Amino acid sequence: MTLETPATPHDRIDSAEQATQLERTWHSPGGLLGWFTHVNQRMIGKRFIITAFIFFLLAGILGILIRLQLAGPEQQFIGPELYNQFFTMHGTVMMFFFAIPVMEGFAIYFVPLMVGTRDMAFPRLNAFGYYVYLIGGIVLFGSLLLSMAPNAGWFNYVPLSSKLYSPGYGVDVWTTMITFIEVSALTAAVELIVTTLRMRAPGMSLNRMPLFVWAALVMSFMIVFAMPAVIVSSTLLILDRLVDTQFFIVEGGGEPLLWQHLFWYFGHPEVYIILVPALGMISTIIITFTRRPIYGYTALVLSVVAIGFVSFGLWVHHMFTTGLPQLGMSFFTAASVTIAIPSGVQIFCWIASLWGARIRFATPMLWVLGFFAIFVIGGLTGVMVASIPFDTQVHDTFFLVAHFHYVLIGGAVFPLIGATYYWWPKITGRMMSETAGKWSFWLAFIGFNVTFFPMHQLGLEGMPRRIYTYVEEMGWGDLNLLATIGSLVLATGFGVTLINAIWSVLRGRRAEPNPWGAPTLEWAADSPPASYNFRHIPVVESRWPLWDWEQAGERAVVTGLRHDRREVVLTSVLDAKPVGVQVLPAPTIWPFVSAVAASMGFIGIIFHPIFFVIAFFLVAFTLVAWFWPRRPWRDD
Ligand code: HEM
Ligand SMILES: [Cu+2]
Repeated sequence: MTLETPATPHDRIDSAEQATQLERTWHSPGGLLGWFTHVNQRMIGKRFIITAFIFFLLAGILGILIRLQLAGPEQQFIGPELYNQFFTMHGTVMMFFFAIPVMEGFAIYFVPLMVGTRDMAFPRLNAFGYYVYLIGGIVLFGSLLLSMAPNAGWFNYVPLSSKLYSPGYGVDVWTTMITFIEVSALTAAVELIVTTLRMRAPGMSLNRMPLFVWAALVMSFMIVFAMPAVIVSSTLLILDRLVDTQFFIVEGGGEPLLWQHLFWYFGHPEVYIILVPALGMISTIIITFTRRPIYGYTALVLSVVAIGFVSFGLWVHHMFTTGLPQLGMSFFTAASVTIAIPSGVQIFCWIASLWGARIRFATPMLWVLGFFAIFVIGGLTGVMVASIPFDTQVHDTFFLVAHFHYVLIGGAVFPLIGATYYWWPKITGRMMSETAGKWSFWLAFIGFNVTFFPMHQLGLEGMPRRIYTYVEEMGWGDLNLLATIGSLVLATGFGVTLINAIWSVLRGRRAEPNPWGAPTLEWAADSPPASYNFRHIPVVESRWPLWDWEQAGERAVVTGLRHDRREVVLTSVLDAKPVGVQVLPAPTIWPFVSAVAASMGFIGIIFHPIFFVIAFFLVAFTLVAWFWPRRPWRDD
């Protein structure tokens, strides 16, 4: 393997022949059975993204049904029991099955492209993670159709969720499926960390890494530290429920607050796990649509890292009304306010980048500007509820519902839709309609504020969250009706994007490799990228390789990789000096079989613990097949 600067890499004499051979090596098998064997990072990433958006749609429909039920006083459209299932499923699916997986999906798709490599570090593990996620989601949503859906809220507090107060299967489904799919979050995180640290194109030292890659790296580390907490808590709970351990049962010497500590030790970082990649998306979009290097690259990187760290020290602000000692709680107020500092650094760097720039107001940029407006409001109410006296007043009211939708939808969903418009041409090879994109944005922006702003007032007037109805005398009817109308406008806004996407796939204008004139490596690949991503692994000399190449008219590449095996370049962690070549494994069915076997254990345990033991042996068997050494890896 050598680094070279051929005049025009695409015109090298051997390249046509090379391309066919590369294509054959990296090709994913066709057919239905072939579909289950795919391990390619872009296939897996795309599946994560599509599946997550389907869950967004389903959970969104639940959100609309909730709003319809609350539109007027004393409505009987959804009864109390179903209402509990609906808000629990809405929250659970949005947080666990939409927000995190969709961010992972974008990272799995774009990190390898942005760092200039051909796949991820452990392609089979990647596929395994996807099937775990898919099966977990289907089982959880299936439980709603079988009327055994969880109904104890998305954070599933004990003692409500204990066997005594929640008999039936609902909570069992919640605990087992949450434990199960967090495995998938962990596999994605490990993949992303190793790929980012060891597989970057030569020359892409850490301080040249695109900001989205930084954000995905921080997200992955946060997943590694946060997810085990929820896996532990839900495992302890399932043990309490199935084999009568007493971890959370007071009569048996257990401690209910332990649940809240474990859950929020995961739960607070979770919202930042969703936010951090969104911050990376915003920086990426701002760079491209101002067409100049971002202001404060280092400050942006350090503040994302700081957000990652600090977010682990805030969890008790979810527990201000549980009667913990005052001094301890004051610490958590201070920490909660502190996180506004790195968040502010991000905002100010972006404002400085936009200042005086010739901004192109394309659709992705609009969603980013919408983010600014909404996220700042959500951040301010966040600082308000970090104050204990204020929080004690609004705890468990609609003020909170307003606050966290401002943060989650403003902070994550708006940038996410912007990023979807931005990267769409790369993923599909087609452009989306700009006109429809702008309609979608304005409908969603107005609809969002009409839905959620009145909830602040409702909360201050004392309307609790999680009530299926209210009496007329409370005077909450008008604002609730307004919020419901808003939610329909919001849904229409998202609907326009959905139609835009479908239309684009069928009829959209074809996209060139770099339609927005962006500077990062993913735009050096074809649209959509070839199965091997890059014909030649690029060599990078700055943070903006495509802008450099535009000026210089040439680019350096790696040569000497074999074309008959799945080879990728390994580089050193800090400076990305090439250190070797790694051969990646071929497509196989075993990750799928293994995920199915594992899921049998997690579903079966709800009915009898013995199924877990049986599944354990089945999984062990599939792993042997998965890792069985095959010929091509043994030659030379
Ligand atoms: C389509 C737009 C949405 C609408 C109309 C909507 C509506 C609502 C409403 C009315 C509630 C309160 C139910 C109650 O307390 O009685 C709620 C709860 C919640 N929502 Fe949304 N929401 C939407 C999108 C989202 C998104 C995108 C997320 C996360 C990424 C999200 C996460 C949550 C969570 C975590 C809860 C709390 C559930 C619980 O109390 O256990 N929502 N939503
Ligand atoms: Cu929090």
